[in-house]
Amino acid sequence: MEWANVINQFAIEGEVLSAELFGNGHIHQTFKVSTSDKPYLLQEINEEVFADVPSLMQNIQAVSEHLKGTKGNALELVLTKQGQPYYEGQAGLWRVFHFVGNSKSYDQPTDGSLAELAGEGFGEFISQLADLPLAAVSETIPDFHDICWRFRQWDETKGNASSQKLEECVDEIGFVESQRKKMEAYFKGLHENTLPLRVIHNDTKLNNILFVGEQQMPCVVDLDTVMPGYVAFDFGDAIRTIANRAEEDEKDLAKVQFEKVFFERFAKGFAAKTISVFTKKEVESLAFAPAYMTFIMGLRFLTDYLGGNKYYSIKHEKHNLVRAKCQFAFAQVLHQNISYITNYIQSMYQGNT
Ligand code: GN1
Ligand code: MG
Repeated sequence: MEWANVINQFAIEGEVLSAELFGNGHIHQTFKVSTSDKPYLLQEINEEVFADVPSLMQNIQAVSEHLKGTKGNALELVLTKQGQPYYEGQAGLWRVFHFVGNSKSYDQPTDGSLAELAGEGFGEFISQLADLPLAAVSETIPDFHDICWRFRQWDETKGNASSQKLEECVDEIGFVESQRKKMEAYFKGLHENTLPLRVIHNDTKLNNILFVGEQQMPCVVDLDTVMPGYVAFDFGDAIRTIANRAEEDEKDLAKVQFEKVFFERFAKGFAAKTISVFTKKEVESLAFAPAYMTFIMGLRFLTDYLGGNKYYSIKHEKHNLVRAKCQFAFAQVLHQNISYITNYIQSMYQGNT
């Protein structure tokens, strides 16, 4: 077992006792390692996704350093015995974090107050990083939420897909094509509207927050994708998981419904922490973002399905297709609610100039 050798390369305390697979992430293999002293989180870094691991780890260190001492920052990297942020094992690259004890994560909110805390957590994350220079973080996955790039990937993958798969996905392919113009126009608008690029999280699904202690204090984790981006991406991606009554991979699409209370509470918490930071144009850019981010995730899942499931980890062969269908269904629900979403956001940012 490689993990047993790997964990001992890090400056950990205590005797290693056991390890178990941990969490619901789609990218890295994560283990919770127990020692006679305290638990740790060990991750095998996915090098297919993150080609430049030194820059990835530098980003995480720069952001953690900047957030040091602020409430809601509990992520602490454990260096190797040689003082390096990651270890090169026989077959892969590994890193270790201190395990955040007495904490919980959720794929969906249990109630409105959890949604509001999540909004405060992600909102505060952006506002605390507002004075970190963009140059402090590298773009480890270029064009991550650029729909024009995602469509180029899509066109190429679709061009190489088997006729059987194309036939199977005919409805979803039709939906993707019907959205292309609108989605590209939104993304281009973000550029053309001279919105500021900020250091954002870029992967704000609810389970990337740990709720710590009795107070459920939100602590934003999974800093892999912290890169320059538009704040609308973080708002939209959070709504994607927080305001959908169904899970990300729900097969029964009748369960895909907009949970307005969770949307409102998230938006309230997020606005409270960002109202003094965002420009008026940034506030205006938020309303379409939930539909945009939900669509882009559906597109990435479907592209991965057509291309042979190489990117996301899956639990069964059709997992990415199931995820894509669910995301497309929710993107449609969000479109139907766009006026309400727009008005609610405006009301939360009233007074913002
Ligand atoms: C991946 O690592 P994880 O599971 O938090 C993905 C996100 C997607 C998400 C979909 C680096 O996030 O972009 O939104 O799955 N991360 C990367 O659930 O691609
Ligand atoms: Mg994660």
